[in-house]
This record gives sequence, C-alpha cells and structure tokens, in this order.
Amino acid sequence: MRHLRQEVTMDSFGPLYLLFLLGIVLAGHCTQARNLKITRERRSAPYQVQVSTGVQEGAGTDANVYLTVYGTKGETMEKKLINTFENNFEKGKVDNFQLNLMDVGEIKKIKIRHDNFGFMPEWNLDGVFIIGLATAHAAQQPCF
Ligand SMILES: [Ca+2]
Ligand SMILES: [Ca+2]
Repeated sequence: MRHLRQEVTMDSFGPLYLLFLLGIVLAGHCTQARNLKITRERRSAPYQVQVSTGVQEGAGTDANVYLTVYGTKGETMEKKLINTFENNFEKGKVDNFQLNLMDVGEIKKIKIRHDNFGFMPEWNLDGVFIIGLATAHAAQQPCF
C-alpha cells in the first residue's frame, strides 16, 4: 500500500521534477555565461602610468619605450608608451599615459625598456609610477 502511494506520487510529480532539473541545468548555464562575461571584462583594465625622465644632459630619448606589467593574475603584453603629437621622455619631463591593459590583479613588478632608436637614444629613466584605476593597486619603481 505504501509502495503504491509512492509510485503515484512519483508519477504525479515526475514532469515537475524534470522541469526542476531543467531549471538547475539552465541556471548552471547562465552562471557559466555570467562567469565568462566577468572573465572577459577582467581581461582589460584602465591603468595610469607616470614616467619621469632625469634632468641630466642627454637624459631624454626618442627611442620607443615599452612597458610590461606583472601581477598576481598574470602579466600584460608589452605595451608601447606613446602620446601622439608629444615628444615623450625628454629631459626633466613627466609623461602620463592612460592605458587599457590586461587586469593583472595586484601589481608585483614592471619591466620598461627601449629599443635604442634615434639619435643619442640613451635614456636616464628617473622613475615609473603605475596605478590600476579599477583596483587601486599601485606600484612605484624608482630607477638608479
Ligand atoms: Ca639621450
Ligand atoms: Ca623623446
């Protein structure tokens, strides 16, 4: 008798149960889609970079300067630092760059290099300050 009642119950709620399972599957799918979207958004984040050039004679450069940022979530592609219509990295100058880079999380280190291009390309880099505007993670790298 008890067994029979159980069967009836299963029969009555069977379709509902299936609907419930479908709901779970769909909810899971939506969660995955949402996570994917968040991951995609995390790939890019705004950074502000401030580069100071020394005041010594010949400190400036017209070489191309590249920046790589390393953090807890990975590292960025190498990014050329350039402000169109400006002569960057001149003696005593502070250059500001607004960059969209991969979100590296907490900034651990940066690499800055130039390609020796131009006349007297030697560069006296005084310091670099970088802040991730989305996360407020900042790093400072003085150069000696
Ligand atoms: Ca120079
Ligand atoms: Ca220059």
